[in-house]
Amino acid sequence: MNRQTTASTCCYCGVGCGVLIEHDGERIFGVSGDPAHPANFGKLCSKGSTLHLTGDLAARALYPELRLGKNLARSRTDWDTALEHAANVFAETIAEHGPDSVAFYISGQLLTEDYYAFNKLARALVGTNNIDSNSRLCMSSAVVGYKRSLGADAPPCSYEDLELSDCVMIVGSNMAYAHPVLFRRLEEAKSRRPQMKVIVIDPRRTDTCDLADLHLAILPGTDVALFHGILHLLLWEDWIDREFIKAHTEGLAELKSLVRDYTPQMVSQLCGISVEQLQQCAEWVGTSPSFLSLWCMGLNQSTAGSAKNSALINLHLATGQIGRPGAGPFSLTGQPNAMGGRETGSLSNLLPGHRDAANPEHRAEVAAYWGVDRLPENTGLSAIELFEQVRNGKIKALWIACTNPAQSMPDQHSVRAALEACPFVVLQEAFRTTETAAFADLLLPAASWGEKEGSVTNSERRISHVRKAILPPGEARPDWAITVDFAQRLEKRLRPAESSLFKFDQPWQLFDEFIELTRGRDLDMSGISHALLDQIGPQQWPFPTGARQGTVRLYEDGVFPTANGRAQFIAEPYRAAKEQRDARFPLTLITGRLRDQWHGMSRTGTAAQLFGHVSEAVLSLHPDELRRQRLQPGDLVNLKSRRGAVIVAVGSDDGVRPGQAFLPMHWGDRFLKGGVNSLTLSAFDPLSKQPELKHSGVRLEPVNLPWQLFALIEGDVQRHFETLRPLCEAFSYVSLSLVGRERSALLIRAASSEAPNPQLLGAIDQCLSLIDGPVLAYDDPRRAIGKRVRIENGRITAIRLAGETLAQHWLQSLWLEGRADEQLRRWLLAPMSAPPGSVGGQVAVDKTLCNCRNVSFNAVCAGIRQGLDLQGLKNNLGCGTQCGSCVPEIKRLLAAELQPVAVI
Ligand SMILES: Nc1nc2c(c(=O)[nH]1)N[C@H]1C(S)=C(S)[C@@H](COP(=O)(O)OP(=O)(O)OC[C@H]3O[C@@H](n4cnc5c(=O)[nH]c(N)nc54)[C@H](O)[C@@H]3O)O[C@H]1N2
Ligand SMILES: Nc1nc2c(c(=O)[nH]1)N[C@H]1C(S)=C(S)[C@@H](COP(=O)(O)OP(=O)(O)OC[C@H]3O[C@@H](n4cnc5c(=O)[nH]c(N)nc54)[C@H](O)[C@@H]3O)O[C@H]1N2
Ligand code: SF4
Ligand SMILES: [Mo]
Repeated sequence: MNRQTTASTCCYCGVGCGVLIEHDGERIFGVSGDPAHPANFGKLCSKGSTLHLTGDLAARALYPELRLGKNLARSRTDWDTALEHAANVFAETIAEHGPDSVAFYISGQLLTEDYYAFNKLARALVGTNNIDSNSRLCMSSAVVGYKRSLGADAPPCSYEDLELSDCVMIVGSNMAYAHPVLFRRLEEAKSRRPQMKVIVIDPRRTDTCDLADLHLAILPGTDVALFHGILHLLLWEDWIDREFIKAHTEGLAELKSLVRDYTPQMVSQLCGISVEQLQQCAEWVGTSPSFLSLWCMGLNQSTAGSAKNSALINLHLATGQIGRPGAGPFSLTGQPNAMGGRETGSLSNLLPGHRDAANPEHRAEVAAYWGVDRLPENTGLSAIELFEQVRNGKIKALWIACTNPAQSMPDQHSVRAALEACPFVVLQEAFRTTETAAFADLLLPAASWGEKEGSVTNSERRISHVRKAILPPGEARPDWAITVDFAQRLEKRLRPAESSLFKFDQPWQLFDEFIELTRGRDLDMSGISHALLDQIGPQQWPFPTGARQGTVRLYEDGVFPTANGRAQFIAEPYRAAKEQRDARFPLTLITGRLRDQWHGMSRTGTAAQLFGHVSEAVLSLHPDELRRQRLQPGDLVNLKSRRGAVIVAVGSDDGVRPGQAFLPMHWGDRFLKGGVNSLTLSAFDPLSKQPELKHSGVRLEPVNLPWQLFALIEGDVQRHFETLRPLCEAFSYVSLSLVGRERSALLIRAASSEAPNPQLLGAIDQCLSLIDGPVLAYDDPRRAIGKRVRIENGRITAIRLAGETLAQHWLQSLWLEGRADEQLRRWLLAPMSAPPGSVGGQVAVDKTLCNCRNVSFNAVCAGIRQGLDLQGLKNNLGCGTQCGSCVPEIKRLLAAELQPVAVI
């Protein structure tokens, strides 16, 4: 075996860590952090370090699949047939209904080269601006904030600023989960310089708060009021930089008269914090030698997202805290290449090289470079609008790549109706298991992490060369190659007489063509090439021709890329979130991320290990809220919003304030029937058009679902998932997950108001291999109760409890321990349903706290009870010694000296 190592990047978050992929050209065996990569210097988080365990081949799309009618199933086809068919449909649709009758919905997880190909295809060849990306759900408020306040969509800071800052404000970001390696860097900096102040602004007390000197648990959506309140105090106390304001900004007068009204009393009331907290925050912002802010979806995903971004940047302009080491407004990008998407102009309103589609000069420049007469003038559709137009029939052919809108877009009812109604849906996907795949007329298998080459830009403007380690499986192809192949076929139909716009055989050719469009612009990367990155490593733009190194910090000279070189104060009043708590919907639902899962879980959801930390969908509520609602952890509720309802189990979390509820964004319809986004709303910010995924009005209704099902089957989890999930559709509550580590199993919990028909249960048993063979069964048809367990070689391999599931956690532990003893046999053959030795109560299942070293929650709690401190726990148990992702939680347990209440 020819073992090799290829340096590439992690395909998850915008930190953009370098990884070393260990492989033999065909299979990937391991990953480690690349010590030479300046984003992570060798570190990886729990997601990055388990990359090689994810992406089960059984879940991958391996060959093109086509269906020729909505009621038909897709069948395997070849690339030629697939792309000829697509080119015909697109050409006919464009001929009949015009270029704006087709649309492209793409992704911040594509590489820059993929983006560029798509953008040229849509604007130059098809002649439509209907090309938008999931960055609309993610970064578009930050784009607006930077552009209107500073003149260009350019995060001015570098990661090293986290280490250099005296005051770091983390707002609307759970960095400990979502940007862990960067958080590690901040933790280390703070431990070296404890006088560094860390402020966290988040309605919830997250693991990120572990590092905070001050946590402001503001009420959801009130950030603008808070920032104006801080500015009010900065002005009052004269904690501002008059020279900077005079020399480099404009618009303070108007803002001053606006924030005059944001008195500490009013702001403390609006935000639900104390005046003292507000004052402390303003003092640190105003008097620290350097002030850095870091933010993410808590600001962007809001109907006031643009206002939140600009109101935060106002604070930096007022204090002159920008363009200096340790200072500046630093937007953390979510996806690995959201930045590349912004650079290549892959939102409907943008064009390559930080240009605007609405600007005639910009259009003319790009058209001339591409050698086409003109670029389209019609305003392109943003994600929410785009799916609306699909639903009402205006868009007749939709091309989706590298995103899963049937999981991640808000108001799923409308999105799924749109996908259903669309005459032709193409999906370019690496995994065939996603919610959106069910709607695809044409599924095109895409190469994924480790299998494709190109470039990405991380949060600090740093471009890395993404290298390929192995060949894609089956017939999967890299995204740029699929797009270019399709474009070449389409141009034969749309402009047969002209020379090709798509003469690309290699990703570097796309890169080289693209970077010319950045020449002379704020993001000038004309001096970079794939080859140069290989020589000198990842580089930060701007990097113009002739440069020898990238640019660490922007605006050091105080000159901004606005018409007059001055940064703009933006005066916009606070506006509340769209859905306020009211009598009908008394709770605000916040959605966000878990530590070990990625979005719709097409990749992370294939590795049982990544379910160890949080195993299933649980709605977190404050203990008082649970009491008020007369609920116990583990109870099922019907969670309702104005758009939909989902039945889900509740859990207790005193990090969530009463009046609020938290549900992770990851659970789509595959894992939790209905999926989280059937609840969320599509209302969006007027400028950025980014939807308010963070705040929806909800209520809890009791459910009466006495008939319950619990099933577990080990082995080929993907196959079991595929056969069993559709059968579960009959139940009101369905939650799936994976369990285990070395051996993994699919786990199903379901419930309904009455017992299903025996055929359905029979079909489920069939899939669980519980019909014949070494199966122990006890059935009580009168009580509609039944239990079945398959025992092979002395080990449990499948379980099904129906009717009552009191023994589910006990059985799950037996499976995990590989035990199938006499006690189990006796219990199985007796009419009782509760586990032996219990008085009807449930045996709790432990969770994994440290994924790298497989250390459980209970083990850590036991260690704490023995008096171990963090170092002691690390030495004795090994937890937190590798990637460090669990350290904030361990510290929190230590701080709380939490009683070891096991988590169900
Ligand atoms: N583990 C993991 N990491 C990821 C991802 C993932 O799926 N999993 N996805 C990546 C992507 S694409 C993104 S965009 C980032 C997202 O990264 P983050 O934005 O950090 O993650 P979220 O959990 O979505 O939201 C952050 C916090 O915003 C808070 N919040 C909600 N409403 C408000 C509000 O009104 N004001 C304030 N100040 N805060 C509020 C929430 O309580 C939450 O803790 O993560 C990236 N990293
Ligand atoms: N309620 C709620 N909803 C949210 C959010 C929230 O906070 N709350 N956050 C929003 C945000 S910030 C984001 S970024 C979105 C993310 O939402 P999505 O974009 O839907 O997230 P993913 O599941 O990462 O989708 C990427 C898809 O690309 C596939 N894929 C992976 N690699 C490749 C490849 O190389 N090529 C191709 N063609 N496909 C590939 C994966 O299998 C996956 O299905 O979700 C948004 N939705
Ligand atoms: S922080 Fe984690 S998920 Fe993000 S790029 Fe680094 S290893 Fe990947
Ligand atoms: Mo995102």
